[in-house]
Amino acid sequence: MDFDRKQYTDDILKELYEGLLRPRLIEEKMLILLRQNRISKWFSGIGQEAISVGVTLALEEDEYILPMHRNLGVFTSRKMPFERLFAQWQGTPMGYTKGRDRSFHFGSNEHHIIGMISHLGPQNGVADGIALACKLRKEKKVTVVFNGDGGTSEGDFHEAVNVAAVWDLPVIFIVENNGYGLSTPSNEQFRCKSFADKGIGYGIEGISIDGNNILEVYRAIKTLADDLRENPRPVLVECVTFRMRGHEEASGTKYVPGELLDEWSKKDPIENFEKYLVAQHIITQNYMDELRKKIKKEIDDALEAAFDETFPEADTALELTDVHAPFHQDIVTPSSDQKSEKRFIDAISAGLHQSMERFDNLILMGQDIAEYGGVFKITEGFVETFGKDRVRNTPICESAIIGAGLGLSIKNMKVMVEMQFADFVTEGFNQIVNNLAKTHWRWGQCADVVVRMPTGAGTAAGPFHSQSNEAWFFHTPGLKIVYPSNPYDAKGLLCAALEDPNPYLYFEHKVLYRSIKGFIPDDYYTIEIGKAKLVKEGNDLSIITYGMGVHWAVEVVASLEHIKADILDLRTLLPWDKEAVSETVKKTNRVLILHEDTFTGGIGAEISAWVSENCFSDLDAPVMRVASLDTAIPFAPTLERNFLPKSRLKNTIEQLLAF
Ligand SMILES: Cc1ncc(C[n+]2csc(CCOP(=O)(O)OP(=O)(O)O)c2C)c(N)n1
Repeated sequence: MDFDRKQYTDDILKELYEGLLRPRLIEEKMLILLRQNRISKWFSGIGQEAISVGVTLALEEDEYILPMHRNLGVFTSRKMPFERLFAQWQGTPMGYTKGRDRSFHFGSNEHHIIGMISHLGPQNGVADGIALACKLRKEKKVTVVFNGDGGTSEGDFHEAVNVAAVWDLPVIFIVENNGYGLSTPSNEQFRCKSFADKGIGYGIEGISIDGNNILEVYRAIKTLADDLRENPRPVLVECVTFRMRGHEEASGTKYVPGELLDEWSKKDPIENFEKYLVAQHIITQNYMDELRKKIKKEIDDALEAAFDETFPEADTALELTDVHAPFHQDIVTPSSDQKSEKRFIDAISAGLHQSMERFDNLILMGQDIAEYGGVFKITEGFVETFGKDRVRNTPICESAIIGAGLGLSIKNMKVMVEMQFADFVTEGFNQIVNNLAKTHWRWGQCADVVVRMPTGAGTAAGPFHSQSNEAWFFHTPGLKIVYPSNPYDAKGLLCAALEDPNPYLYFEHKVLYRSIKGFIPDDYYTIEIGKAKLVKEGNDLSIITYGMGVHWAVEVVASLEHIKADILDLRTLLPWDKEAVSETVKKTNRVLILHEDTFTGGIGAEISAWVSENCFSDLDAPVMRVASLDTAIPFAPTLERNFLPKSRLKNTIEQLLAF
């Protein structure tokens, strides 16, 4: 292996050497502990240390790195205290996740490290968001995100590289090409000769370097980072290396040809660098022995401290509280009585506009939302007022963009992402349910993102432009969901959601956009999250509903002579207003839950179960539900009408009253 020290001082070379030794010695210890059954699982990065260490030491300390499962050297090079790292792996309190997540699955803003989630690729979008925040604030920082060669097959990788390319984001996408993805060899994973070649496909530079040569890695990243800080753009860096051990220790290396392991063991990054440093008289055998002794003692001391701890005492209240970032909502009332008539769509637009004025760190992202104003024209004229930096047209990359929302939150920005249609949220599903929803509970980072969801049927738009998919998210702890039914709520709930640092899904029914109007305050105001509203009052039954259901209920009840119903508009679906539900049940003793979403496993199922459990003695009849048919949404208007629940509402009301 050829080492070229260029201008680097002896001190830098020694720092790099010590940097390499730390993860190696920790790993050697871990392999012993694993055999002794004292730790549970281990993903080895032995033989790949030059990449983590070279990259980290080449960067400035406050530049963000998003490492993977073989990048222990990133954590040690950022001087993360060993005892906290070991406690993290053990699931004990001194770790970074209160025992809630394992291994390298955590972030630490103090160290500017954002750990992966198990899904590998999603962190690329998060890196884009961090880099975007740096660029918008003119901070001149690069962001580095790690990928295994296998993980690059994921759509998330392609989306994030593409977004970074289009937006000239200063992100270094590292691909550690180590020959295998679990047991799958490279030739069954991808066809490219070198990942550097992929750069041209995205219109960016790609380079390939020897990932086992610490000086080559260090120099390449240092040179690139210096350049990218001044001339922001993404670069793909392939680091050629080899995975010397199994995917994780238990799975072994049986499927790896012995010759390959022999060949690569001769290229060990540490042994080779040691030989070079000794030959250059920069270090001696004695220096090496002393350094190893010193690091081993640090490891042993830290292990003792970590093993002294026991698993955290379970505290249910704390587990539940930490699901959300702390936030106290101060309700804002309009500062004047001035009102004007607004359609539902104008109310959303006004709320968004005023929130942009109120929060200069709020960024809007979505397809066609800038000059075009969005397909529904909610952001029409915004780009002229707020500029292209804050009103961002995005490529068709839902996952990378929602991931970027988390990255922006990490840098204390606020984000609104517009789904062109709620249906397309499937492409960003993982980022919402696994990244946005879980990050605060896992390691205390908020995800200050509102995803706007133009939803609902009634426009003969067929199965993929009409879905009600709120129930997909209703089941996920960590999210909040609002679903207004009128212009007043639309504005107040959107402003409230944007104030709250927690992740929201904001559903807006497309049929309501231009079909309803109301006089609403011109000033900024918010509505209490989690508070339902009684829209109509009556003693015969309670109809609990939201969104379009509110309008159907009002219309159908008005058509039924002598029947008077409480119509409760939930407004917030997560957390939903149990107190208001319980109050109306007590009053009428008969409950019907109505929603546009399909029947099975809908939100009605949850409310019905809760009412049965908690209000049983107040009920004079079984809780009934009216919902859409359990099919996809048909295109033809006759079929769509039949699919939707409105036509079945009257009958069910009569059935319930007759019980
Ligand atoms: C979305 C997803 N699919 C599958 C897995 C299971 N898995 C974990 S690591 C891995 C292999 C990753 O290979 P590569 O990206 O090359 O990284 P390496 O382990 O070689 O460093 C697989 C298949 C996963 N974690 N996430």
